[in-house]
Amino acid sequence: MYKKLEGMLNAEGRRLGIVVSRFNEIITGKLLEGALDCWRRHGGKEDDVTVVFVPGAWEIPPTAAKLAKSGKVDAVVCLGAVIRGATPHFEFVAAESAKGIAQASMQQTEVPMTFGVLTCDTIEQAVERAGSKSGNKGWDATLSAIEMLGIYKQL
Ligand code: INI
Repeated sequence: MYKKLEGMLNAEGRRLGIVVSRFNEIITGKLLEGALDCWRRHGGKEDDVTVVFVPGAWEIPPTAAKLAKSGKVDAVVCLGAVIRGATPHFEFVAAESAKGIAQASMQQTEVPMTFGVLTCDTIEQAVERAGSKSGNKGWDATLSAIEMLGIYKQL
């Protein structure tokens, strides 16, 4: 019989860090609301949440790495919204933000880090993922962080 490790969905007594970008705030504000709602509904206290606001998705990875390193939080949720514009700028910001968050999470292996950065072709797609038709990706990223907290504790 194998030894099974899995995370429970219980945030009681845990400290959460959220890094959220201000760019496309109409969307990222909704992702943040979803994240806080998920945290509370899984037994987490809002007093145990630190929210760091950064200018854009580009600034999320180094900030998430620093926050994870600080010893002040048990998990980090990264929230942002990169929406395609008329130039290739979107491609660079989206790719580097995702790559940077992946790198940060692999370097700071004591602290689980989850990815709630939308990369969308249109504002409508972003709205759908920030509390309407397709749920709220801030909520989902926070649920994953809670689950990972339980797993990391056992590893
Ligand atoms: N930042 C975002 O978070 N979303 C975007 O859609 C976006 N676009 O498309 O430009 C964006 N750019 C800003 C970038 O993240 C940095 O804040 C900026 O380049 C300063 O370093």
